[in-house]
Amino acid sequence: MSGPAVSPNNVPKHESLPDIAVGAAQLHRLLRAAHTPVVVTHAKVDADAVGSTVAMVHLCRALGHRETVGVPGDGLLPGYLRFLDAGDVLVEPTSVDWQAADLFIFVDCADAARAGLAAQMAMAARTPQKPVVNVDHHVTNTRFGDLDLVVPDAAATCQILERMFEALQVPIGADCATVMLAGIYGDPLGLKTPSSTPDAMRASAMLVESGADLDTIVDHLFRKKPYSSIKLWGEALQHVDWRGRLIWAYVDQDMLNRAGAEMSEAEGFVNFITGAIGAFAAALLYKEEKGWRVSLRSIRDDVNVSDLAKRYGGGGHPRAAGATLPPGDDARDAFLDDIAAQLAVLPEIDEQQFANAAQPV
Ligand SMILES: [Mn+2]
Repeated sequence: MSGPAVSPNNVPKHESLPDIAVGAAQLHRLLRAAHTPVVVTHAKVDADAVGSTVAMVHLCRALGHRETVGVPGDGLLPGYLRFLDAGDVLVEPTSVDWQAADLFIFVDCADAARAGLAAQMAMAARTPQKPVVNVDHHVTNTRFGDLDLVVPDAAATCQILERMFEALQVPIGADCATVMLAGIYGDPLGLKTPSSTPDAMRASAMLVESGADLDTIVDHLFRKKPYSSIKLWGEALQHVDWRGRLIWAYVDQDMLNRAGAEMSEAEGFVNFITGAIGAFAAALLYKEEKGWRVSLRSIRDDVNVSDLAKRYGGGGHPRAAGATLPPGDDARDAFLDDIAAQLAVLPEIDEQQFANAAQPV
């Protein structure tokens, strides 16, 4: 086949947004040489995973590969993200002819080995003639591709995709703009986290100009929720408590039953309590059969919850991390006491003024 050398050691790295034009040209050469590209993302998709998958499929189709499909790692698409697959782009891993595919484009996957069934199938079918392209923004990306287009400074994989469309001069229709803006909006929680750089804002503005439907994105990602989720949050709110400077709550099966909810519906709850004035960090404990699954959050620069999670074999990002604990109330209390002790050494910050009602200026 034609195109660039595909040895991981020989391919130059393009790890900043300005370099993406070069990377996009290399991807274009691989696409011209391929007959059957397939786009893969991780399991348990979020808006950026779905957005970058659907956008990459649009790019492949615009460049002549009309049959290209996208595959979530576990074949699952949650209800709140269905608005991103209006064109039936996504298919299950088992419906793909992996041996017939000859170019595997991974998007938003930090690690191919842990990206689910679709990633396993793709990596098993990979040969020197059937290369892997890796488009991602995770700092922890393992550079598993033959062509790695990893930009850790990007707020979302969709932000890299937006640059690729520009570089390859492929027009961005309104539907595709919505899909990409959903990713850039989703990962930084509505352009609210520090990864919301001027470049992320500029890409967002370009997509709004291209006709992206911001209202629909905000509704589906941040406003609309099942009634059962509201009831579940009500259950969890009744048990919010302090352990030192840690604010924490839990969710168990009885609460799920009363609310008619599933465990995943509690996902955003920990973000809600993280902002409690006086809290140095927040924890939500999910009571599962094997034990406790813990989500940790912080909005303080000097609290790295990834380091706290590592004490329990977990990990994640400095502001959002997770771990698992053995079952039982003793294991839970030991964890809460330990985290509270870790936080107790940090300096107090006088935030009380922000909690006061209006007073004379
Ligand atoms: Mn992402």
